[in-house]
Amino acid sequence: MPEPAEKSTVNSPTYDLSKFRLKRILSNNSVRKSISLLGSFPDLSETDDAIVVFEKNAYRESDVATQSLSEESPKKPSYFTADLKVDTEFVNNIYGSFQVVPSRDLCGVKSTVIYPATDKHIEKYSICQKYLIRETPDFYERITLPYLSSSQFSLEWVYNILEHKQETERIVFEDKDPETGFILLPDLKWDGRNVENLYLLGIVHKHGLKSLRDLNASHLDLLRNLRQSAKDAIFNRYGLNPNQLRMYIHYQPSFYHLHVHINPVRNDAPGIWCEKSHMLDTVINNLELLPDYYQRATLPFVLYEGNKLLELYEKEQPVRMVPAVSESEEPAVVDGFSDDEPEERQCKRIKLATTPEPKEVEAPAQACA
Ligand code: M7G
Repeated sequence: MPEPAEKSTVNSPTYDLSKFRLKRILSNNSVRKSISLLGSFPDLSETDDAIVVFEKNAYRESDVATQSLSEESPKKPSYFTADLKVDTEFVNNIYGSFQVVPSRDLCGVKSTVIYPATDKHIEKYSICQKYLIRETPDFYERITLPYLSSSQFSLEWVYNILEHKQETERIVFEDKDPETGFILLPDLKWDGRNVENLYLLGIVHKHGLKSLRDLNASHLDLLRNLRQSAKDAIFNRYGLNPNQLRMYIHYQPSFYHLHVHINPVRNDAPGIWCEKSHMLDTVINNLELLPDYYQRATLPFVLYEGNKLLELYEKEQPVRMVPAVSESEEPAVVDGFSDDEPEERQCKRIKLATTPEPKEVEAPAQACA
């Protein structure tokens, strides 16, 4: 039976964030309003790397509430109080442009720190080229699985959650059944403030399920239980309509202990791209139709530059360098310029290839994460 969460204390970090020293910017995403930084805490170690990610918080509707004229002071923090500092940039006719600084409560920036960070973390948070791999069951057995067994992120944080050593006070719901149970709690990426961009994780209690590839029909009870119980718990806690939730599993995940990502469909959460996300409903349905679907399917996934697994796949088939197509073998449709004459097509290709890279501020950079 599901049980309520226990209380625990929050650990304080070993580092002082204000003493962070920047080495370089790993990525700067102007759309997500987030920046990932590589640096160190020289007062602790000159050699250990640290990653700091800053992300501006989304607006809460309550933050823009205005008080009625009869009220003396607002009960909750709001932009529209006497604390608001307003610098006028320009006023032109009916149009005004300002820089405003709201009260301290509303200026928070969500910060994530990874310390000490490994090369794999640095790779994950850096801007890089990405490639799609079509992983057959044979490739999985011969290439991906042996690689995963020798190199993957530590699952210490997952076990700390499952064993109630960390983040216990953040647990939203727990079903302790060792076969079909799970813990539901806020993802590291969620600031926990704004239900609009709610982001929870459902982490299964059962060990040994690394990813989609390990799922078969014997896990249907677990997946169905997670789907229903998480929806109920989210409705009870946050009042969100279960039919407005997106529940999905990443392939490849970063952490190889089965977990489900949950966020509202109206919010474009990071990592919802089709090349990485498999809807829980589809996963359940595939297993209902074919008990060993995930042992038989070819699963596409993304690999990024710098990842050693990319090198291993490159040995099997060209990934980065696509073999040149000779004139006579040239396909009828190339780069969407099928109606063009060959010279015109070549011209357009050259033009595209020589188009200068947009400036950083204009180009929403994507971190590998
Ligand atoms: P994933 O699909 O394995 O990889 O998801 P992704 O990072 O490429 O999406 C793992 C999820 O766990 C991510 O959404 C992370 O933000 C989240 N996460 C990672 N860590 C280290 C923690 C943590 O310590 N606590 C919590 N609550 N979530 C974490």
